[in-house]
Amino acid sequence: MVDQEMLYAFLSQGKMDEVKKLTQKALQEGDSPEVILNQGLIPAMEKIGARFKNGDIYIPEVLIAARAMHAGMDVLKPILSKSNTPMAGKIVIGTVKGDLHDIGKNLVIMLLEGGGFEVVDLGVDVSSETFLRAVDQHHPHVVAMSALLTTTLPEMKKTIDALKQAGLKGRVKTLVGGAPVTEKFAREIGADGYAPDAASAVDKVKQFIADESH
Ligand code: B12
Repeated sequence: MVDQEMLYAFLSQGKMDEVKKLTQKALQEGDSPEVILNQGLIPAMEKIGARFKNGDIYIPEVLIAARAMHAGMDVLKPILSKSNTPMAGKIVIGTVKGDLHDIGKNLVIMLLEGGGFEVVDLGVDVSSETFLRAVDQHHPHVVAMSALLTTTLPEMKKTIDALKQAGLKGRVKTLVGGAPVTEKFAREIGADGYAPDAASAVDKVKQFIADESH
């Protein structure tokens, strides 16, 4: 059985090799990758996310924990993709056109991946056309957009409008975030959701997917 406490300790200290070894050990002892993910890595990363949200830890700690989590995920990924285990859901994400800030977006991605979601990262400076193409190609549950500049905020509306026009708005939920984004702004531009930080972004996506299956 995967040692949750030890895993959390290693993860929070960013000990990549130890996390990797612990993951391999759990596999050797007969734990399924799903169990290691759902009862080991994900809860440990959720704890990190919650501590970040509470202000107990800061961005660098989240980044080193996320990197250690990736080391564990790398061990599981080849087995998981073979066994076709359904991920919790798929998210297409990018920083909008004209905007190159990606630290916040990358944190959101790490916590989403930590939450068992499959994430397609379109990078920075992503146009509404590129978002649309990605929705067509990847059929995500959620399109998530990040913006850090007040001058690039209108790009979010542009993408949402483009999704509407293409008749895709009913098929995907839209989630927006970034320092200048507010709940009110999200409502005004017709986004389905807003989250102020990476941990709440995961909660929001979970909520979207739960609503969908009802
Ligand atoms: C780092 C930084 C840069 C770096 C970016 C490096 C990188 N790889 O990202 C560099 C140096 C390149 C940069 C450039 C510029 N920057 Co700058 N930058 C910052 C800075 C200092 C920190 C941003 C950051 O990473 N914060 C940390 C992350 C973790 O926080 P966050 O992004 O807000 O993300 C959190 C939440 O917002 C949320 N979130 C983020 N994305 C998403 C997405 C979704 C879907 C959800 C749900 C949630 C979510 O979750 C995250 C984690 O909790 C800010 C100042 C500040 N204090 O915010 C200025 C700031 C954003 N920059 C600013 C400016 C003006 C610029 C430049 C125009 C400067 C210039 N004259 O060249 C250029 C623009 C370049 C461009 N085209 O994008 C201004 C913006 C002003 C405004 N309101 O428009 C700021 C506010 C600084 C200031 N006070 O003037 N910048």
